[in-house]
Amino acid sequence: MVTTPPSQASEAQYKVEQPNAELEALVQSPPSDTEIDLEFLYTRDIEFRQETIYFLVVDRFFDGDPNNSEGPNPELYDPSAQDWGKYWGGDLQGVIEKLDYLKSMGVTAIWLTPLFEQIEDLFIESAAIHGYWTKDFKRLNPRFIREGEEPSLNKTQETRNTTFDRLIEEMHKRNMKLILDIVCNHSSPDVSGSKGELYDDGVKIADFNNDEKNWYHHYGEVQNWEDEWQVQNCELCGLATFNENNSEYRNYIKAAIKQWLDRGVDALRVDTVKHMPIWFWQEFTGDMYAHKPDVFIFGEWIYSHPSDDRSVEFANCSGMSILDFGLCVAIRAALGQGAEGGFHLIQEILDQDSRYSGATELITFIDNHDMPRFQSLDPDPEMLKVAIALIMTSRGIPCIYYGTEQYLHDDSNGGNDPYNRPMMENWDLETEVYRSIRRLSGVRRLNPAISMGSQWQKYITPDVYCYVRRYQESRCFVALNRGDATTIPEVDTELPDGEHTCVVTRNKYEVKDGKIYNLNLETRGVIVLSHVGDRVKGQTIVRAQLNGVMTQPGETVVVVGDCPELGNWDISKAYPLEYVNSNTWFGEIPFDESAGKLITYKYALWREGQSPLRENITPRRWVVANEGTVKWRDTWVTGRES
Ligand SMILES: [Ca+2]
Ligand SMILES: [Ca+2]
Repeated sequence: MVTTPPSQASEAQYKVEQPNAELEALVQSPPSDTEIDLEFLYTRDIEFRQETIYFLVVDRFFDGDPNNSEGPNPELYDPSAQDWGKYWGGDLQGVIEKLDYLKSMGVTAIWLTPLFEQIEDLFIESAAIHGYWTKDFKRLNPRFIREGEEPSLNKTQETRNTTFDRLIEEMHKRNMKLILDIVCNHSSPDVSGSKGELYDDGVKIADFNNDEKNWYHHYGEVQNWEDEWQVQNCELCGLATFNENNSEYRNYIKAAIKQWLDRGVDALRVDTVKHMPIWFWQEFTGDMYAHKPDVFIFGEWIYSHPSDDRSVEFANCSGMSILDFGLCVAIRAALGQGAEGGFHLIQEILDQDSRYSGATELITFIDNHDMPRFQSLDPDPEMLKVAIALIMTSRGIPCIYYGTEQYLHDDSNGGNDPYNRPMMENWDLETEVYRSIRRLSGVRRLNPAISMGSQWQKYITPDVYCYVRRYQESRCFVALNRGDATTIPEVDTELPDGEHTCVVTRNKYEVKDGKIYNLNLETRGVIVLSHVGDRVKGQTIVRAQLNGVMTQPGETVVVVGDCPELGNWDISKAYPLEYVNSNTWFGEIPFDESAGKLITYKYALWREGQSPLRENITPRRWVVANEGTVKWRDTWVTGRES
């Protein structure tokens, strides 16, 4: 949470009361960075949980511009697309041309592999087609833009006429968000005797083999993966590893990423986060949010797991969310590999959600560029549909790996890297998975229970899984079947009584006393029933999340404060939050009368038959935005009984 110190609060309060014209003038000629940041901080919508992410490897998606495909070193390009280590020609023009294809599938955010200029050489028979061997973090990869186009972000800052700028413009026109993939841990490996040669907009700034300014660590390869010091300081696959203790390096990487944010990037996916100390990430995310308060950031802590203390600490303390490898592995075992425990494996992961401060913001997925595609485990398209329905309707933000909707997979060598990165071949708008993602993406945006609510298991066997998502009056009931056709005698749905239509199949189901009796589930069947209650309306909506409060049945967390929306300190009129899990309460609080004003508040427990328990602190202070949506992120301060 961002606590507003009194001095800043009054300044911000003053500012948000300015007429719009004056505000615009402030934005156009900001007196200082701090003032413009405060403006955005209090007025921008920073919700990311309604998104459906599509992750694509730029080189392997679509070649929209054959002229750029040979690139600076034509030897790295294979026009026949046979050599898996070479470039096959995909580029940003290709992404632009396929935006409508993605939009009509319901994709709302696109994660692209890194767009930075890469080393133009082979390392272990592979070119940097993935984008993780960077030469210059301030330049575009010339293979992805027009031939001869200026790759420097600096030099095109005013004109904003690169292919990258057109991509951003076309995406924003379609209300799609761009997620930039970034790397802070390393630059490039040893090729042709050079290693880690790094450039600052074309000017050489560091060199691993001539490291006078200590930009790199020189401790050799990681030997012991259990040794945290080694994992953070030693090298990974021979990649030159940055010395984050050097503030010149930190200034370089932060300045570079800020340039990309300034061009319109909406979110960041951060590579190899476990290989740098958490203090670095806290400084990094703090600076990024100060520069662009509505940016959403998530990191790749490889094989993160809710029972792994270090990855949980990272998720809770780094300032960014993470990719949910724990759930991914469970889904692959249960649905891709036929593990005996089946859906119980998935429930075991969800049962540990309270380990996270923000489980509903974890990024969920079933495969990615570093593991065999889901269909290399189980080619049955119906099983794929079940897995996709699971991540589209469970807690977290789903991320679909490119080509999944076209059943794209190459099973050579078990589908392992590099065979998990084939070229997209088909663009069929009518595959079952494509249509299913479109419908489920729509319901994700409509139904807040799916994006923000709690998740309750209602029926589970290894083969069948029924659950309910719940937020205020909204509900979503999901039934999944990995086995043969079956009938469940009765299952609680929490839906209003009457007829409900499945979002995916359009089949109809009768709910009585909140239950469905004799529910027939087809082989690999998917049922999704959505009921959207009244949405919270207000000039300003605060999405308040409280962590760290242990509640008993019959206890409710409320927000009480000095304004009418929060009961004017009358706890019987305080605003109630919703239970998400045993570590998280959440609610959208509407503000009208107090929009634009400085308010004070604290949390309390409303307890049946007992006096309320209030936090033992002086109230928090916050300037409520004039309009829009903002987030509060708070941690419960233990109460005092009297
Ligand atoms: Ca091309
Ligand atoms: Ca490192």
